Amino acid sequence: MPDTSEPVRPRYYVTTPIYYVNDKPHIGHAYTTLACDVLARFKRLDGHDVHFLTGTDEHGQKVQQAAEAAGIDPLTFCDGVSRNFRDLAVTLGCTNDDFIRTTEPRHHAAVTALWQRLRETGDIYLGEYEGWYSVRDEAFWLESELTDGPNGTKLAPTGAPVVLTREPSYFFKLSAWGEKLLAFYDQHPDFIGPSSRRNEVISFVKGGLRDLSVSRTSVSWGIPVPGDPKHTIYVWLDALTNYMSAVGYPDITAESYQRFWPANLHMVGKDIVRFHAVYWPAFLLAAGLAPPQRVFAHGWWTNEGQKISKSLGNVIDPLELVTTYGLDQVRYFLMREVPFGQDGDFSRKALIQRINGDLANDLGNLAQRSLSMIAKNLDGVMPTPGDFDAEDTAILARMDGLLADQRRAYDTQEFHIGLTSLWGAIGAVNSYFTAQAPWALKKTDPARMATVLYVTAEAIRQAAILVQPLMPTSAALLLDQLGVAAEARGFDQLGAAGRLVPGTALPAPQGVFPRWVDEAPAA
Ligand code: ME8
Repeated sequence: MPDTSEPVRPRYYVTTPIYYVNDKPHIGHAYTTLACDVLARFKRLDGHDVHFLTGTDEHGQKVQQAAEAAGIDPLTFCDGVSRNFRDLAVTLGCTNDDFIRTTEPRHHAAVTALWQRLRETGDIYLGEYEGWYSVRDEAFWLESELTDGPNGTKLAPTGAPVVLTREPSYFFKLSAWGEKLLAFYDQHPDFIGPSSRRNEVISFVKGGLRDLSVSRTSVSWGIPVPGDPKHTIYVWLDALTNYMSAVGYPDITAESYQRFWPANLHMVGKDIVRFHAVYWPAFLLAAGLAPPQRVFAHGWWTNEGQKISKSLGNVIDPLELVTTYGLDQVRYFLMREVPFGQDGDFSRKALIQRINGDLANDLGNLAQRSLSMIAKNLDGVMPTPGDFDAEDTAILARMDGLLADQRRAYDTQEFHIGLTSLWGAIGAVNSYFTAQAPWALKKTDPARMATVLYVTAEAIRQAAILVQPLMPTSAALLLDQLGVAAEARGFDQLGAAGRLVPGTALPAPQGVFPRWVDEAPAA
């Protein structure tokens, strides 16, 4: 019997951090979520079975205090702010498959089960804690890590104030996991990216690990310790578990758990690497569960050279950016401007330069000029090319070879490298178009003009397919204008497999990437 079953698609599970609901979403949250969306879209187009998760972190002292300050009960408070994050994902055009909230019963069940498992293995024990706690970071810090603040206060390395806290506490035996973690990093060289963060984590672990306090008696807003409800489970142990609760844990036989755990990638900001690359794999190894395959920590944005903070009043609202500059433009800029993994500075001038240079000039103008020539001189019908010469073949070969570079860049989260390679190819197509001068061939050699326009359109087709993860709406508009059917836009259609079909009637061309002139886009 022939095998008629569908081929098994490789799976890809990608997660954002779950965001604290004590604040409004800002550009930093938008950045992480967008990076995951770009990856999720890329992998879907590349034939993967994708699961993309985002959500909100709703427990802990920070949220409890924010709700008290707002004068409402914590859950009602969380409902409101969580909705802002859910709406943000929609406004950013994100294709998350799920949105988890740590106040949901499915999550409660998962955290309780993981706790019980760690009690059974002996990795959690009851003791007493005295240490410096920062509510803002929801973390204990070592005395040696603190600096002096104003009026005799102490500050954490993040600048957050700390208070000396003493209370009975359950501990996770992190001290027993140092060597095993180092062996794990050694066996999984790709577990932490970029390499600068990997080195940082390894030297932190080599410096020696102390047992971690994983319960609080002074915090009530959270998940109670099973069998000892005076204690609330530490918000980070609670929060990290979201990645598993969303795919069905504690039911490890669940289809979604079997299919998606361990996650392929936890995308995080550099501020929370330690939690994801030290504590989380230690909890999972202790519980006999598989750690995620990779944690990638991107850098932080500053605003026109300044740290972004509410007190400085320079928080960048992603919704305002999208309304002013356009969604695809903002998505492109954020992924292109700064080498992913490094810190970057946001400036409107840089954003406008990208809009006018990379988008309006390099890609938009090329499409507009070549498609207008097909409309005006060839009755709006995709021409039949003649024999390809060396120049044509070189352009087609360059476009046909792009996917390998893109895959490498996306698998290492080096979006800027993927985009530099793609825009290098678009630059080569622009040079080809200028050198071939199809407008001059119109009189001297119309058949050759048709070939040049075909090759240019075919190059744009491939560029448009490849930019879909970043700029889905603009890419769709380009592909519509090229007469490419909706079902012929996957990466399996790149190269010779999906060449443009001569004789296809094209719709009237229209500009896709408007220029930005003097603080307003040109009509
Ligand atoms: O840490 N630049 O939530 P959070 C770039 N709930 N990214 C930024 C940024 C900036 N200026 N500011 C924030 C938490 N981010 C925990 C996570 S996960 C189990 C629990 C992004 O609301 C970046 O991804 O403070 C950072 O890691 C995250 O927002 C922190 O979000």
